[in-house]
Amino acid sequence: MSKLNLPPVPSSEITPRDVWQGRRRWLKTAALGSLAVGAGGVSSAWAAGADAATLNVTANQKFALDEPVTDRKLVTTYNNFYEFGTDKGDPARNAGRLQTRPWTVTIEGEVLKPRTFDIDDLLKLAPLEERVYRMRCVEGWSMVIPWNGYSLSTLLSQVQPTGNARFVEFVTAVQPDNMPGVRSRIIDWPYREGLRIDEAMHPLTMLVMGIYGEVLPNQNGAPVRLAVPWKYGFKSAKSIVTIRLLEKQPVSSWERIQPQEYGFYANVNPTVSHPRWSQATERRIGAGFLAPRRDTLMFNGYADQVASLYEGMDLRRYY
Ligand SMILES: Nc1nc2c(c(=O)[nH]1)N[C@H]1C(S)=C(S)[C@@H](COP(=O)(O)O)O[C@H]1N2
Ligand SMILES: [Mo]
Repeated sequence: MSKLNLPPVPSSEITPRDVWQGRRRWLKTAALGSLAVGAGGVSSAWAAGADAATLNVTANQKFALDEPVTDRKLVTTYNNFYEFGTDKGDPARNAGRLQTRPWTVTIEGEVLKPRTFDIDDLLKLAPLEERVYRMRCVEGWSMVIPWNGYSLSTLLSQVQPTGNARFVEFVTAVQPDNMPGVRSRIIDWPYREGLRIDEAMHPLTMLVMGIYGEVLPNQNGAPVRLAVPWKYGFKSAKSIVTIRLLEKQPVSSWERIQPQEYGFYANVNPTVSHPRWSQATERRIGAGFLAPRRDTLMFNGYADQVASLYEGMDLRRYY
């Protein structure tokens, strides 16, 4: 992951909460007015392949943030998704060909009830929440994103992890004909990530199927991805196809490429520098070119919820 300079973005591109919520309400009303909403809570506009299909989501106030949400336009055009190219604009340009139906997620390994879930069943497994999370890329930029989904633990409890399940590996899709980026050998595809079982079962760890009350755009990791807000963005694997519960710690893609730079834990930590740059501050995307960099928060601001997971661990060693 290189560290790139950001283009200037006017502060007008931050959307106040009532504006994006209003837009979503309008979309939902429009969808309800003209189209039947299916049992899965997904409007038939989406089933018919139209874009901006709405989801039935309920805001979970436990995860509300007192910070402006990043404009949808920026969240969907400034991306890291190397399967579609390494420029921030490549995923939005190239991900249109990602085939998101049919799609299944297979859960295997150290579980009592291994099972393959169809994406449409995942959409119905639990009520879709809206949770606003701060997200921080290891490269030094951050966003505030309203994710739609539910805790990953809701899914994992369905398959009953065994007592040997100490880690969870996430394997993501490879569609060579649809992903121009996989021709480059930067990553040993598929992109893989992993969490410790207690991290995976933590209520903050989210299985995401939408943003802003709409079906997840391809460039953001459709049809299903993770959001792990206290870790650097690369831990939040996109377009997941396999979830494997393991006894041994798996090796993540970025760890394999550059182990001195990208650790397995990758907890956001202002006091532990990347070997090539400080992590003490960050730039909030959309805050404006002249806005000062902000201080990076320990565990990205989620220390109250997650610090206990790492009690007694040397976070310099387990970076
Ligand atoms: N499959 C896959 N998942 C991925 C990546 C990727 O290249 N491939 N990039 C990661 C990185 S570095 C970040 S910062 C986030 C970006 O998510 P966003 O584009 O939705 O903001 O996705 C993560 N998940
Ligand atoms: Mo990232």
